[in-house]
Amino acid sequence: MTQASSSPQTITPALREWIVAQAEAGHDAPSVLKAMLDSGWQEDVAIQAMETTLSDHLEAQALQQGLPPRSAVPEPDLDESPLCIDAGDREVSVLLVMAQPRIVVFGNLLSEEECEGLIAAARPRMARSRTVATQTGGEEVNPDRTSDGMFFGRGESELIQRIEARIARLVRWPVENGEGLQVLNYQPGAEYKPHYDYFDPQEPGTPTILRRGGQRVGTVVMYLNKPEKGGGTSFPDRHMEVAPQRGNAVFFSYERPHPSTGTLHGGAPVLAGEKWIATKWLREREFN
Ligand code: PD2
Ligand code: ZN
Repeated sequence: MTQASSSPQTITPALREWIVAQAEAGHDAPSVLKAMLDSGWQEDVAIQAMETTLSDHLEAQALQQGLPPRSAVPEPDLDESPLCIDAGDREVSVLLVMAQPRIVVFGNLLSEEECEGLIAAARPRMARSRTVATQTGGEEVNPDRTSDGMFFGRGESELIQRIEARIARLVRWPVENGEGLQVLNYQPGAEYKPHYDYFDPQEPGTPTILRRGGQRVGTVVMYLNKPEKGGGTSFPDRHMEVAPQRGNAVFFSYERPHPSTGTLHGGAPVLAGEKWIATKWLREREFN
């Protein structure tokens, strides 16, 4: 490997080729980094070169294998491993962080009064849940989802505006890219079978759905009450379940509409009591 001894050092095509060759020869990241440092590369330049080169290389391989291209995704600021995030008008706790798939569990996203307020405003408007019909791009009753639900319009009340602004700040994604908040109520026995929240590119109705804001790239499920038993949000491929504690929320993002994101998830059956959630889905672009 050639190296640049005088500063500033720049990431050259030759360096990128060398990094890819090392990775393909099976050398792990720490040993590649060490080789670069030993030959005089500055540490920050070496790390940056490895990160961008390997991520671009992985994306090129994914596209070659026929996967859909990657999009930017919402992402909370988790640099320096914060225990709390300032979401503008509220300090939100960080309870769990997973890298792949990106899942973050938040505590204290909503106050008790906000949970109550959402339920009270949603209750008179509840009807059997509908999902987007992927065949046509319209809406349909979905047998995999035995809950009742409704959508608020974006920004339709002061309470909704406040919560939407908080989520936007928390996951650093524009309010305008969010769908209206959906509230769901599950009675005992009700569940939401495992699914992906993105729209399947193979389905005939998907191009119509994508005209409004592009793909979904992130989800925030907020727990508005605490069922007596059951009703967690499960990630079956990761053997993981988030307990539905009032005011808490689970966030996850998916950078391409593909199962390789590992974001298969479901609402486990409610075994006793009832369950209320509010879901915010985030699109690539402005949703209207
Ligand atoms: O109720 C849930 O926990 C749940 C599970 C899976 C909600 C959603 N998906 C959703 O609203 O997309
Ligand atoms: Zn879902």
